[in-house]
Amino acid sequence: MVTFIGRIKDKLIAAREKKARENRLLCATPLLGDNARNRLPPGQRIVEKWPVLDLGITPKLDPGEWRLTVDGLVENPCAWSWPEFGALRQSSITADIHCVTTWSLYDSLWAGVSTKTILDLVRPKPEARFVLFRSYDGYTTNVPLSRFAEDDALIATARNGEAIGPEHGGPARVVIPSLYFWKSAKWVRRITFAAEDAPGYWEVRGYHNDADPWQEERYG
Ligand SMILES: Nc1nc2c(c(=O)[nH]1)N[C@H]1C(S)=C(S)[C@@H](COP(=O)(O)O)O[C@H]1N2
Ligand SMILES: [Mo]
Repeated sequence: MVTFIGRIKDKLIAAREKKARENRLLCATPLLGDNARNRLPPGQRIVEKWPVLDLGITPKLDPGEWRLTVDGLVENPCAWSWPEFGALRQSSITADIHCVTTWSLYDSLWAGVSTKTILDLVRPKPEARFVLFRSYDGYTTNVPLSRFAEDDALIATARNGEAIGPEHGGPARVVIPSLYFWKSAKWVRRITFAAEDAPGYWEVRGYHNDADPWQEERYG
């Protein structure tokens, strides 16, 4: 009887150890906790401070002259001044940043105007399938309309309760959390809806057109 129970226990322990071994093989980043592992895309590392990355030009934007224009294949093209933009319905979301240069920053609370709100106002035509962002520093980047329309995408004016500073693309920048951060245009000036895709600044210089961090769509 004792040896019978003993053998069952041995079997149970062996089965558990096998399961643990298999689980270990499934983990790309075994040193992180479960939560961190599921949040961190492959090849990324966590940073605590928010780095600044751009072309080296920080446009000086006078609030009186700032405009955000939405045009192209839309029923109702719009151009908002700063007070008009502030009067649009405001939303906030919490999201992680993943930069192609391998840093990830967790938990930014972004506030601004949801892309859903913009879509409701401008009403893209059925032929519209792509979105091109143009910025005040000359930068451009492109996304499919489906990415632009994601629930957590927004034109952000504040992060963690503070206005976004000029170095990070203030007064208003794009934030599309599901894509590498180069798709999130700082100092956004114009949003154009189109039937055809038009690769942007980094996309024509070897960056991947799609930029999904979970698929490691970094270059090429
Ligand atoms: N207008 C503009 N937007 C831009 C860039 C830029 O050079 N100009 N750089 C992109 C890149 S490569 C990254 S990684 C992020 C960096 O944003 P951050 O400086 O706020 O961290 O902005 C993106 N948006
Ligand atoms: Mo970047």
